Amino acid sequence: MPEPVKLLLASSNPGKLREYQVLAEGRAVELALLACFDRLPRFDESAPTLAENALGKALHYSRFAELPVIADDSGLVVPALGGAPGVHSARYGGPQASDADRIQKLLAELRSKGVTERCARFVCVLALALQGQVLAVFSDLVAGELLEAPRGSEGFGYDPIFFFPTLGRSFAELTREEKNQHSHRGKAFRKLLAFLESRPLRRPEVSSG
Ligand code: ITT
Repeated sequence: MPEPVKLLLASSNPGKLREYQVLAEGRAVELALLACFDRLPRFDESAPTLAENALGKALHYSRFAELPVIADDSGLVVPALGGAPGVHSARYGGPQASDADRIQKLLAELRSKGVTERCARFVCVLALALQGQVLAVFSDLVAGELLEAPRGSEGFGYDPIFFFPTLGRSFAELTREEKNQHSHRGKAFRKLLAFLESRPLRRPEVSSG
């Protein structure tokens, strides 16, 4: 039986951490939160794309750790709002806004613009870095529809208004296992697992030339 790969998660979001812990259960990885995450210099997630933020975040925090670090940038994309809140999903409604405030702001925006097309998707870009070098990047998405009012109390973020037609429930009405099976984050993480299973992780080689 090969040794599990130890990975450190760089995230301040407890909802994400809980999902990753369930995703890692019984797999060939051991996942822990990056030690002292809250006391490390913060990475400024102000790039215009999820990919740049995920890469930057993993790279930045990997400089403070021996072990490989994973970080994701994710968000809710609403085509009828030109892709908003998208890369701004965490800051939508201002820095002090709660998940409930952000949901109310989004619903108000849909109403005020008379939006009838309620398709939306969650997107996740997940990056793996080791000691200042990016080793791999994975992304995936899940498509759904925006509800007119929140439903359910599981999950986090925009889950209560994200209706998943395949199961006929909102993401906040799914168990963690059900959400992980279908979610943008679950699918991206399984790509990472396949990558880790296909090759041993090596420390970055330092070129002297
Ligand atoms: P870290 O950067 O510290 O990991 P964060 O909450 O700031 O935590 P992001 O920058 O990736 O995370 O922002 C993603 C936001 O998008 C998140 O705060 C939610 O509002 C939303 N989001 C992402 N994935 C989601 C999911 O699975 N369910 C509901 N909302 C989600």
